[in-house]
Amino acid sequence: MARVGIVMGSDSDMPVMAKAAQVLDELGISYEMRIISAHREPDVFFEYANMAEEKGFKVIIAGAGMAAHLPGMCAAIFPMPVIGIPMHTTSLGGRDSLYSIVQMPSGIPVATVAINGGANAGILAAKILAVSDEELLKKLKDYSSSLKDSVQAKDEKLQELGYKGYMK
Ligand code: RP5
Repeated sequence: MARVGIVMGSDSDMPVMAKAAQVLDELGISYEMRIISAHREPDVFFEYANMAEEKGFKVIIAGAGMAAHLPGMCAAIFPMPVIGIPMHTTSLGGRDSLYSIVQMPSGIPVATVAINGGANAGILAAKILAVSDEELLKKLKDYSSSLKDSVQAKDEKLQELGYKGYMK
C-alpha cells in the first residue's frame, strides 16, 4: 500500500516531481504518483483527494505551477500533512507558484518547500513518516551523516589543492 501520494498538475512538472520520487525510492518508501489537474479536471481531482486517506496515504506531496491551487486544495480535503512544491515559471520565475502555495488561510496549512524543491519535499515526507518508523529514522540519520561526509571531503580537497587546483 502506498504511504505517500505524489501528485502534479501537469507532466511539465515531472522533472521536479521525479526528484521527490527518487528520494522515496532511495529510502524504500512506497508511493503512488499521479498527474491530476485541479483546474482542468476538477471532478477527477476531488475523487483523488477524497479517496487519499482511504488509500492509506499518510502524506501528500503536491506540485504545481502558476495559479498553483493543487496543494492547497489537497490540504483542504486530505486530513494529514500536505507538502507543496512551487514550480519555476518562465513568466514570473515561480513567485506566482510560491505565493499561491505558501499563502494559505489559517487552518489549512501546506508545508511549502523551495521553488523546484522536489528533493526536499521527498526528505520532508520521509521525516514525517519517521516520527513513527524507527527503521526509516535510522536511514534519515545515515543520510544526514552522508551529507556531512560529502562537505568534509570537499573541504579536505580544497585544503589539499587550494582554490585554483579545486576549480580545475
Ligand atoms: C499547472 O500549470 C501545472 O502544475 C504546471 O506547472 C502549469 C503549466 O501546465 P502545462 O500548461 O505545462 O500543462 O497546472
